Amino acid sequence: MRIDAISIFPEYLAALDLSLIGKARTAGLVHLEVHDLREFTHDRHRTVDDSPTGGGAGMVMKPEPWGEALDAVLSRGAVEGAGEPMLIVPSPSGERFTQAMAHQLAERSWLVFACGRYEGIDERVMVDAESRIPVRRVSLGDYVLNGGEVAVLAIVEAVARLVPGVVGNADSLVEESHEGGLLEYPVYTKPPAWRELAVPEVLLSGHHGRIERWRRDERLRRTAQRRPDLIQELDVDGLDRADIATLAAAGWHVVENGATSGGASPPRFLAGPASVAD
Ligand code: JEE
Repeated sequence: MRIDAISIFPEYLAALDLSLIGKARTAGLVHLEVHDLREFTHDRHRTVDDSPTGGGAGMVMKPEPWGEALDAVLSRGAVEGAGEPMLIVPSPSGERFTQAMAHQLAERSWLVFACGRYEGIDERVMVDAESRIPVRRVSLGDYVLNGGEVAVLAIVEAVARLVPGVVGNADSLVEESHEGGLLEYPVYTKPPAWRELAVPEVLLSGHHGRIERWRRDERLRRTAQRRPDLIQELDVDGLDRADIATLAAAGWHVVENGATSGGASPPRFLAGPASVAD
C-alpha cells in the first residue's frame, strides 16, 4: 500500500515512522511519503491561509497550494504505479471513522491524506478532486481537534495494521473478526496476586469452557454498563440462555414485539434500564 500525506506540519506525521508502521515500511508493505504543503506556495511568506469569504471567525486554507500539491502527488504516484488513489480528508463534519471503514481502506492500493488546519480547506479543493478520484471526508469523533494530523495518525495506524503481513500476530486479527459488537473482556498476566489484587480465579483454573463463559459474561456486562448503544444493536437470535441471563442481571431484558401478524415468530429486541417506550 502507498500512503501520501500532505500537511503544513510534516514533522507531526514523523510519528508514523515509529510504531508498527515503521516495521511495515521497512518490510516494504507500506510506502509512506509525507509532503509539506508550503512547498507548493510561491509567495515569499509561503502563505496557505486567507480570510473566510462571506465572513466569520478564523482563517481558511487557500485552494491553490492544495491544488498544486494534489496534482504533484497524484501524478508522481501514477508514474510510480501506485494504482487507484483515494483522497481522505479529515474533517469535523466528515463521516465517522470506524473499524469497518478501516477494513475498506485497507483494501485500497493508494491512500492520499489531506491534513487541514485553521477552519479547514476551501471546499472547492475537495469538489475538484472528486471530479477525478474518490474522496472521503472522515471524522475521528464528535470532539474538535486543531487539524487533520492526529486523525491521519489514527487512521493510518488502524488501516496499516490490517494490511496482510503488518501485524506480527495474525491470531489477533482473527480474534478481532470474532468480536461481534461487544467490548473486550479484561486481560491479566502474572503475577497472580499484585498489590492485594488477585487475578480472577477462573482464569487460573485451566478449565477452558468456564474461562470462555466468564470472558463472554464480562464482555456482556461491560458492554451493558458502558455502551448501551451496542447492546441495542445485538441480534437477539445470536444470544444463548447464559447470555440472556447475564444481560438480565445487568438490566437488559428480551422483549417480544407483539404487533406481528402471521405465523412468523415476532421480532425480539433488548430493552434496557433507560430504554424509553415509544
Ligand atoms: C480536520 C482543521 C480544525 C476546528 C469549526 C465549528 C467545527 C476546523 N474528529 C475531529 N475533530 N476535529 C477534526 C478536524 C479538525 C480540523 C481539521 C479535522 C482541519 N480543523 C477545526 C474547528 C472548526 N468548528 C463547529 O463545529 C466543529 C473547523 C476531526 C477529524 N478528523
